[in-house]
Amino acid sequence: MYETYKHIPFHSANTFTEETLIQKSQHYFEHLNQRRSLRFFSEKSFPIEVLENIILAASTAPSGANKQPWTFCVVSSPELKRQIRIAAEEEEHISYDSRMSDEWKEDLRPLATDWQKPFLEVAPYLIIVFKRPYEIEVGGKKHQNYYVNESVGLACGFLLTAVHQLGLVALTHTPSPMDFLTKILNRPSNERPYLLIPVGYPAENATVPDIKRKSKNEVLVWYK
Ligand code: IYR
Repeated sequence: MYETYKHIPFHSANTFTEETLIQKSQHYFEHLNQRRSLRFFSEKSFPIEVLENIILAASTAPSGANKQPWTFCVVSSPELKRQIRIAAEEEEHISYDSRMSDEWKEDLRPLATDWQKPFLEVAPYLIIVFKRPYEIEVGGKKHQNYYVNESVGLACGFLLTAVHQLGLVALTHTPSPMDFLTKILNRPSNERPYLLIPVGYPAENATVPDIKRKSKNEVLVWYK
């Protein structure tokens, strides 16, 4: 038999006038527009409760059939961070030397990234996000999850806005290939590494590239 969820009243948070809505949306955009991907972190740490709340916030993201197909691993151990840095740099060194196309390297040139990833040891916490393409039922049968990439991408977006809201900084790092994370963190066979996100405070002398965001006309098409 198919059971359906009981429905409960939904309480909207929105009691704003139209004028306030316009003002608040403008302020929200301006706030999010301050977010930047940081590669220069301070060693300064912050309480683990903060990180737990950031991950709970990320885990409120919508997901296919509400399967919440994600696991967030948090690394603060200096020994594990070192192992992750060494393995990531090994892969990245090969990628920059021979796996990435000339066009790709040309596109990255203005960002001046290279295979060296010191931030993996400096940032107080590394969040390694795993996607779960399927669950393993008792007895070993595989049970599919749905829209896994979309769901986990949304959760990572929520995570990044939570980090920014707190005045902390993060980087969406994609060492490639990422299977070394499965091994180092001893993850089960139904998890695949999705994104590595160092989180912390910016270094005192941190800089960011002077990039521009696309304008409204470039990203928005109206059909009125
Ligand atoms: N994963 C590499 C390369 C890299 C790729 C893209 I696309 C970027 O926006 C930035 C870097 C690295 O982390 O250096």
